[in-house]
Amino acid sequence: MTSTLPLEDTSTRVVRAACAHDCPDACAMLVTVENEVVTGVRGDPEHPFTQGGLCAKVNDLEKHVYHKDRVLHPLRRVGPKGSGQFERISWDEAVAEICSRFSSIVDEYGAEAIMPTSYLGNEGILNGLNVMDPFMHRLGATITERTFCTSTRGSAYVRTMGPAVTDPESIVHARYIIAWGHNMLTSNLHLWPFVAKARKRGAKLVVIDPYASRTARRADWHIRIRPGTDGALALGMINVIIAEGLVDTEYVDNHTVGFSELAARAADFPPERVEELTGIPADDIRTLAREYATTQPAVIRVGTAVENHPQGGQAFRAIFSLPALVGAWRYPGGGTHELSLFGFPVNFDRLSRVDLIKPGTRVVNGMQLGRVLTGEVELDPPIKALMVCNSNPVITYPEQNKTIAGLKRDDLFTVVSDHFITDTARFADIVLPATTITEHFDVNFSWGHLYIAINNQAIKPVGEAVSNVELFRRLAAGMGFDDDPWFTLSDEEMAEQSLDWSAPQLAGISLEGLKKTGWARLALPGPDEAPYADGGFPTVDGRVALAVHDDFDSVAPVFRQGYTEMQGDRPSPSVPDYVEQPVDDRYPLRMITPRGHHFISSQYANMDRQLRGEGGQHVTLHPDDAAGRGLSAGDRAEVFNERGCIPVEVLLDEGVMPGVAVVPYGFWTDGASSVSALISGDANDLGRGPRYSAATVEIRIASA
Ligand SMILES: Nc1nc2c(c(=O)[nH]1)N[C@H]1C(S)=C(S)[C@@H](COP(=O)(O)OP(=O)(O)OC[C@H]3O[C@@H](n4cnc5c(=O)[nH]c(N)nc54)[C@H](O)[C@@H]3O)O[C@H]1N2
Ligand SMILES: Nc1nc2c(c(=O)[nH]1)N[C@H]1C(S)=C(S)[C@@H](COP(=O)(O)OP(=O)(O)OC[C@H]3O[C@@H](n4cnc5c(=O)[nH]c(N)nc54)[C@H](O)[C@@H]3O)O[C@H]1N2
Ligand code: SF4
Ligand SMILES: [Mo]
Repeated sequence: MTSTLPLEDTSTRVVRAACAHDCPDACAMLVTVENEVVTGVRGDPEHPFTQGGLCAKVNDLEKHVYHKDRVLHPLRRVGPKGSGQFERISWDEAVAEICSRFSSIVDEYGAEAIMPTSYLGNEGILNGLNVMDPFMHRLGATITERTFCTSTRGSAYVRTMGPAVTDPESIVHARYIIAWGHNMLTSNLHLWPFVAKARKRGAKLVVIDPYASRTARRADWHIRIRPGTDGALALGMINVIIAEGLVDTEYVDNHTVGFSELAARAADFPPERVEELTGIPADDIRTLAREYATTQPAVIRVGTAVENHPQGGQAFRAIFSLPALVGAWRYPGGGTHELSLFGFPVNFDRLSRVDLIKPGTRVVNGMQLGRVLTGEVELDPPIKALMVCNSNPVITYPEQNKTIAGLKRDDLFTVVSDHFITDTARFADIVLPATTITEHFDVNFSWGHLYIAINNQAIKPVGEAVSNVELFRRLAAGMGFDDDPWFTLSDEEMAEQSLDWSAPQLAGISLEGLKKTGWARLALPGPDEAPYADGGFPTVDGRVALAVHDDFDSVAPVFRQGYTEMQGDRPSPSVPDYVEQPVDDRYPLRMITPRGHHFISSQYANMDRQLRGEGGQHVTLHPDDAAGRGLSAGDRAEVFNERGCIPVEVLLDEGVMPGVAVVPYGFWTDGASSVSALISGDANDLGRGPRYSAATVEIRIASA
């Protein structure tokens, strides 16, 4: 299935593009170009998932492209670190300076003194996750693990079901939909019409969230949960399902392993105990379990927030056990529709050029960037150069105060490639201008649907911006790495190598064809099918693993990100467990950090319209928690813990679970601290994921 929309070709043209944000919707986009200027963007009306609309972030992308603050040429720092004072330099000067600094650091300290960090500012297959890897591996730089998002969820998912793929569009058939820690209307907007269709046919939408998110406000039932206790809720549901005889025994017998062990664990989680742990009334837990088990097809759609806790991995393992217990996989629409990216035959190892990794190269975790740069994590050799691309560590990594202290080091050479002088780029020695999606070519997968898309280049780069791929071609030439053909591949040659075009999912799809049609559907089971109705999961034995007896060191290659096994996870119990976490009396509020409706992580938080849409940095509290602290709506206050203190405006909402502080992330610091200053860089229990929603805090009226 592909688009047939006719395109004009005059001085006004429409270019088939694809949004490369780290967003499950991966929209197919039509970019209007008039006299070589982007004048508008819209969603492709023929794309079955995009359905003609984009979103509150991207609707006026042209303003982002031509924003007055865009970095248009390479810059060299002239003031103190962080002062934001730069001078213009040429690309030749920038490349020469970077290569000479890198070379002298390699000579003096060894290549591991250079550290790359990148994430998903751009998710394109060419310009995204792996774009720095070949250059850095060839150099021999320290390897930076990128477990910021979905490493935990993905590891739990794969250990339970293998890389199973269903079509998220099949949710139209569901009769019971649980959005579990997932604010669909903000972060997966294009799934909403499918949910709306299911609801029109009588489906019930239940949202499990500590506060009344946009989606919770539109749900049939909002269940408020104490953050980080989802594992207990899932085990409580399993307890009820077993106790009330609602298990699909035939499905469990034929298509799962480990039921009796899971049942023994769940016996420790009767609803009354789970009420104490989660704050959800025991009768609601019973009702939820009964309705979920008996209203088939039932689907659970999770978000990432559940992983952002010390036991995020266990929680996801317990949640992912549920569909098999009630036989939800039997029906089109039933089960869970996550991580469709497993359906895309991307050659991640090739893109990353894992073959270039020098054996024994050390690996550090990106979440601990601040600890590494400040020497709290002692490294020999220490990090002497940092290169950042597709990422904004000051805002999106934990322990902001340490990150900033590290970036201030005069003996650290920092290079940042970005569109803007972000809070991270402010500390750079060299800033490099990056193209936006309108200015380069790419191919996109999706983690929320089954359409591959092409991003045709719509306009020439603005100013002297270059794509990430071109940036590393230039640096590779500067370092003399271009004896390896990878570093001179054209974008399209790289695209040919980046996917396994002969894979059955891509039958009938070619790069040439995609350039014309914009997008195409993978040849995988469709929305009216139930691919696991008779089991056959892509696990070792074809069964859902309710219990696992090997260790947890290996996860799907995409989460290994090409270079390393996930070693060092804490030993995982064979069946998921939940252990209550102590809360520090000095900081009794549990802080969650949902994302902005008008931002994508930290992007667009510098745009007027989007910022107006979010307001400034705020905290939303239950009125009782505010009253107990003498706080009123509109007060200027400070949210703090042992790690930091951030200025906020107080908002009140009865829909927030008492004891919870809702502090959205993404806002730029404006010279103060922001939410990541309060968050620990410790890893959680699986896939070495983050703890973004696990900080506890206190709040007081602002001193000045
Ligand atoms: N407190 C808190 N922090 C979180 C989370 C949370 O829930 N709470 N969630 C985490 C999650 S889920 C994620 S995925 C991460 C995201 O973390 P990041 O990937 O770091 O976040 P972004 O803000 O999307 O992008 C970073 C930068 O990439 C730049 N960029 C975009 N396109 C390009 C390009 O083509 N080339 C170059 N060179 N630069 C480009 C953008 O301008 C932006 O400054 O944040 C994590 N941080
Ligand atoms: N508009 C917009 N869309 C985005 C992004 C963005 O920044 N802005 N980011 C993109 C990225 S990188 C990602 S990973 C996805 C993530 O999008 P989602 O998966 O939806 O994740 P979050 O917004 O982190 O959290 C979803 C909901 O979980 C709730 N929550 C927080 N802690 C807990 C908890 O302990 N238990 C439960 N049950 N709920 C909890 C939050 O209050 C929030 O409403 O969105 C993508 N889409
Ligand atoms: S950010 Fe997401 S919803 Fe918005 S245009 Fe991009 S892919 Fe679509
Ligand atoms: Mo994410």
